Parts: sequence; C-alpha cells; structure tokens
Amino acid sequence: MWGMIATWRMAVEGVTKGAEMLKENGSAGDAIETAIREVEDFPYYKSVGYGGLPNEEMEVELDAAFMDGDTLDIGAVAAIKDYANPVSIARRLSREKVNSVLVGEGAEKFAHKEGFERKNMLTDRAKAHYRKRVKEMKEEELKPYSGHDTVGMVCLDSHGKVTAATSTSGLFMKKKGRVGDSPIAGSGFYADSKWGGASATGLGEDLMKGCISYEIVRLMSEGMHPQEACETAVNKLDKELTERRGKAGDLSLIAMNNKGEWGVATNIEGFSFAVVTENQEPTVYLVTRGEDGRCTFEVASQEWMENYMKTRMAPIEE
Ligand code: SD4
Repeated sequence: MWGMIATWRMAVEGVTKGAEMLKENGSAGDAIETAIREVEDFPYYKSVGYGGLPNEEMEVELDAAFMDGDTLDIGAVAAIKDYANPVSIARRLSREKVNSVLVGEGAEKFAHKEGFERKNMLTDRAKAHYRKRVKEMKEEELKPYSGHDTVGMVCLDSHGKVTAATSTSGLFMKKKGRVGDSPIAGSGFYADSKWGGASATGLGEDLMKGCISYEIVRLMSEGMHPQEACETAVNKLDKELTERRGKAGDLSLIAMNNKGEWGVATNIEGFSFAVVTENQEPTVYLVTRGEDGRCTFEVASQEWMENYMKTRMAPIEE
C-alpha cells in the first residue's frame, strides 16, 4: 500500500506528482519532497515558498521540515530567507547527525555551501498584499496575523516507509525571527514508520502547546485509527486551551497510518485537504466539524475547485 495526505486544497497538484512516483515504487522521501516543492514553487499560494507573505519588516522568512519515519531522522530550517525550496534544505539537513535544525543566517550559509538555489522569494503580489494589510490595519484595526495555509504532508511508500514534511511562510506580518510549529518536530509534523505520521496547520503558538502531531502518532501506536486519533487529539487540545486561556487558535491536522488509512480533524470552518492512495485518485475534501467535535468531509465540487483558483489569482485591490 502507498498513499499521501496533505493539508489544504493547494497541495493536490503536488500530491498528484508524488503519487506518480509512489506508483512506480518510488520512496516516500522523494515523493514528499517533490510534492512540497510543487507547492513552494507556485507563486499564487501566498503562504508557502515563492510568493509567501512577508513578516512585519516585509521580508519572506520561511520554515520547513522533513522527517524519515524509518530512521527518525529530522531536518528543519526556520526563518530562512532567499532560498527557493526550504523543504529540500530541511531534507538535506535530516541526514546530519548534529546541526540538523538551523535558523536564519546559519541555515542560509548551509544552503549556500550545499549549492541550493538562491531566489528572491518576495513577489510583487506579496508586496501588494503587504501594503494592503498595512493600510487596512490603520483603517479598521484589523488583527495582523491572519492568513495561514501551511502545507503539511504525510507519505507512505510501498516499502512501508512513512515520511512527514512541512513548508510555510508562517503567519502574515509575524515578527522577524518568529518561528511557528511547522519546523518543530512533534508539533508541526511527526513520522514513525512503525505506526504512521501526522502534520499540522493553524496557529503555531497553540499547536505547539499540545505537541499535537506526536500525540496523534502516539494515539495511533495505541491502536487508534487515524481519524479517531486526529479527533481525540484536536478536541482535547481545543478543550484544554479554551478552559485555560478562554479560547483556542486554529488547529487542523492530517494523519496517515502505515496501512494507508487516513484521518483529519479541525476546530475551524473551511479546512480542506488532499489525499491519494493506491486505491484512490487524488481527491480534495472539505471538512465540516460537528457540534460534538466529530469531523465529516465531502469531495470538493468542480465549482468549488474553480472558484478557489480564481480567488487565488484575482488581482489585488489596493
Ligand atoms: C505557523 N502553523 O507558522 C503555521 C502557520 C500555518 O496554516 O499553519 N498556517 O504557525
């Protein structure tokens, strides 16, 4: 069995590419890297890679990670600037015994030494979003930190290897140097080929409070189906945060076990995800969360898919 699951609609083209590799007995490492690079390279996705939204100082600082569930190797970069494919740098770092998580200048130095492609990741479109937000913040007292669509994936190959990976520009208007959950093992991602993997999107500061990706893998190791594991972990963290802090930030999780069974859970409206397995064509689903915290999902309609692209590519009214 092989398969892939990923956060948000934007991942489906990447997942489709990754599936082509898995079909040919490709490795979960190569497939997940290829899939995430596809999302990083697409300029209209404004929360990952090229075209990602900048921080408060109008710089695009990116976070990414990679984990190999056979060896438990982890590599990650945080707040890295001017490199085209942070996930590839993270994967390269995962092969280092030490110094495998690098931030800022150190990460850039490593990437340069290893010959990774340098690129100005700040597009004119992202600048326009920035200017618009600055204006809105003055006029309407808008909260700066909205807009977040991290790509997080879990991949299982036909050899039984599970990998997880993430890539994000983090929160729009974040402070320089701010790091979210996405490059933090156990929070933004976790993979163990003995059980499966999980990955997160949402408010990093809150996702980290529950080490939630690790928690989901742990629940799967106790025999839970990925769907039950996701719902259990998300609902528990949502409840704890609400009780202790008055409210919980956005928490959305995806998971796949080493049999290719998958699950998702969220505490928001409007979460979408993409999945493919040996038995299922690449499919985008929309998630609905019931009052009882149970999540149901339906296949996104053609109309929804077209509308999504239209809004992503629409001119920005400044
Ligand atoms: C972060 N979790 O940096 C990321 C943002 C995100 O969907 O997931 N957005 O906090």
